[in-house]
Amino acid sequence: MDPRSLDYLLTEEEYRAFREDGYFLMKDALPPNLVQRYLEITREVVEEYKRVHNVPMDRYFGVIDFIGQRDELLNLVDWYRTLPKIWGILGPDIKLYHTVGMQTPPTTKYKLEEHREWVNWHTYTGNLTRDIQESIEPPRISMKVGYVLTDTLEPGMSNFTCLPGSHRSRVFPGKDRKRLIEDAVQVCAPAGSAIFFDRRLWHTPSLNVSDQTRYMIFNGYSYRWLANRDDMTVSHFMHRATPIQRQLLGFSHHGAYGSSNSFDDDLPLKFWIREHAPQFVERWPEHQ
Ligand SMILES: O=C(O)CCC(=O)C(=O)O
Repeated sequence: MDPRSLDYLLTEEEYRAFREDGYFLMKDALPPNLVQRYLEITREVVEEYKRVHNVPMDRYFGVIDFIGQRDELLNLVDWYRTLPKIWGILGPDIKLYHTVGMQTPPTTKYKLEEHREWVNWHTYTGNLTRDIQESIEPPRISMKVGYVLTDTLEPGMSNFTCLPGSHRSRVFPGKDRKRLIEDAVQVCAPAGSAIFFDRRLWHTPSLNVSDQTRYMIFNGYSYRWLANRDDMTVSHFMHRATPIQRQLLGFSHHGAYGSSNSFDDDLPLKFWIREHAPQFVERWPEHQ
């Protein structure tokens, strides 16, 4: 693990915002050279996919199972500025379970007031909320980090759009999931920012009426026992991944049995945290 990650540990303020609002914004999560490179990769991969699958070029589109698409994306799996926020919230027994490279071209076809055409309020991996009814609040279980690769400095640039605090609600707190309701926040963020959000947060795609295409990469992390949300095609990374990267890519020395256990040899991240950031350890109970 890059030792510089110790300079980016989850702060109390970030943790408070995450618990209360369901998200927080971190500026300068990626340096400009990486923003540029990841933007180029996202454009290449999405446009290639659109060509091959006859998806209209002007359509808002995300390629899932994105992380294995280019060698340089391995770096993002345990990126030193963002991973400490993820394990700071979820703990050490985690993996990457879903990745998306997203392109949102400007639109002249849709108008801001025609909400039904483009608003789709949703939570993430919503079946967890549907199927686990025993708790009053839906369980968190996973979270996402969205890397902002193009400026979204004013509303209307396809900013990440959410309802702060809505993550505690099983049902959509507004009346209509196809309307951009008044409380919606369009998060304004410069390129290079990362938006960390709870999977339960109600959020929606939003319209790009600017003159530049918006790019984002979304990486979802979950507990290791959750089924992946996409194919996670990463076997070609394993020979050069570090032990912590291998953990995060879902590798276990114990096959499928490992994911619902916490064998020490599967959890190098846990031992790294114990050694370097022991103040976090008591947040996560040992297996009973
Ligand atoms: O592209 C966006 O801003 C929305 C992304 C989204 O809906 C998601 O990650 O689930």
